[in-house]
Amino acid sequence: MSSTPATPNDLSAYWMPFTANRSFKKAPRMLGRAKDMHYYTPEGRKLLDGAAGLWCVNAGHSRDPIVKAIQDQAAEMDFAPPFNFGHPKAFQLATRVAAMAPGDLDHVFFANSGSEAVDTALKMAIAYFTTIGQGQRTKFIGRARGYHGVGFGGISVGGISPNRKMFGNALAGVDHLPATYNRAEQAFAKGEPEWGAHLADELENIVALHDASTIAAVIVEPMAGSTGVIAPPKGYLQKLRAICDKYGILLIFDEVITGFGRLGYSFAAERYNIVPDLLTFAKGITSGTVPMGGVIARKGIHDAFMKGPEHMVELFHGYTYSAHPLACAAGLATLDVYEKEGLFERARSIESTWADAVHSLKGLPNVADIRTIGLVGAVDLAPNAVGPGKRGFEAMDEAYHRQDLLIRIAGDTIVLSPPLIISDAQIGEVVERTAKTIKALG
Ligand code: PXG
Repeated sequence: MSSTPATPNDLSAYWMPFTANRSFKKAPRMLGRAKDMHYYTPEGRKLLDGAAGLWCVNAGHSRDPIVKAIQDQAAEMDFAPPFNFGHPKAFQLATRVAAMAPGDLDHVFFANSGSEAVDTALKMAIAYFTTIGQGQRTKFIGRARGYHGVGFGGISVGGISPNRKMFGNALAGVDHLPATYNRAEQAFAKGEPEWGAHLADELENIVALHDASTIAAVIVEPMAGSTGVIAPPKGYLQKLRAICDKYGILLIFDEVITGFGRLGYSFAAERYNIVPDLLTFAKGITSGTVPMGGVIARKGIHDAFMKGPEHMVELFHGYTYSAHPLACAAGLATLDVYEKEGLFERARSIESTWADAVHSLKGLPNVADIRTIGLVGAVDLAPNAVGPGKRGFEAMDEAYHRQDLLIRIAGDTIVLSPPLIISDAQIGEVVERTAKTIKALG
């Protein structure tokens, strides 16, 4: 530790997550405040938020009722131990989230992030099988190009090599389904592509290889978000559900991105009329205001644990900040905003306007593919001569510094996922500024 105190604008101490630290610190992209559809730089420049922060600010930024709920909760009760004690808002929020989930997804376990939610779901799956006398079911099946956060469980079932290769073998006993994206068959798709349902049959081959009796669960994002927006081919998820049912394998939907309106419904499970056995959520539950994640479990899974002496803990798992009062207050206020303003319905009703607007970028220089689904859009740019990732990085930088637009990038893919409060005019602005960004790159 240096004895020199850091000056207020010394950028060196903060080791930034998933960021090119050295280039950021040479030309920082700072955000100072936010309201509704916009961020403001510390100097006051106004940026349109094309990314809902990081897929989470679905209700728009710093919304008054949510801010007030958090302020009031901080004053009323800052913290309550979640083990052996409860507070009313935790039960209220669990009840509301369970009511939003389809079928008998009835019980909610709280964590603080998507990564924790995923690890919770994986542990629940294994513990469930132990509980019902099938303790040999320990393997997980993820999918190539899947993202399930950064815990050891999540990176193991995830399918992103840079997230995996530096961290050893992580969990043993994991296999992967193939990714469902195929540009030749699906280019410029709006919504769920026609081609690709057959890729779910690969699960049959994996089952044949390992034997169903060793497999605990299949985990997929209904729509793969982080790796560049891959909508499920028509019929694909239904096939996965059927194969899992056939072999008694649990199906986990990771809805950290797709939950809370992003695809026009409370959960993608509803859009596809599928009841997964476990469903993970985070991000939109509090519209990004206070960290929170969680798992919704089907009744049969939860109930399997509710046996043995009643004074005994049933599941040896949980976090100090599970169901944190500030997060619960924020969650309840956020769900109120979603409901009062009909934001999920809004996302559904503007899906085709959004799709047409984003697809209008076809034909711009280096645009190799465009995909849209719900209130999500992805524009693949061809890599430039420097190699993969450079053009995408330049797009994000250009958008921030010169086009007053915040976007996400996944390699050379521009990813758009605005807050659900976006107006029709702002859809036009997002697309126009994205077009200017793409043209500026040359
Ligand atoms: N599952 C899914 C499907 C996610 O998208 C996580 C788990 C992990 O959540 P936490 O809260 O632990 O980060 C995520 C997170 C991107 C991007 O660039 C997406 C996420 C995180 C960081 C970047 O698209 N999603």
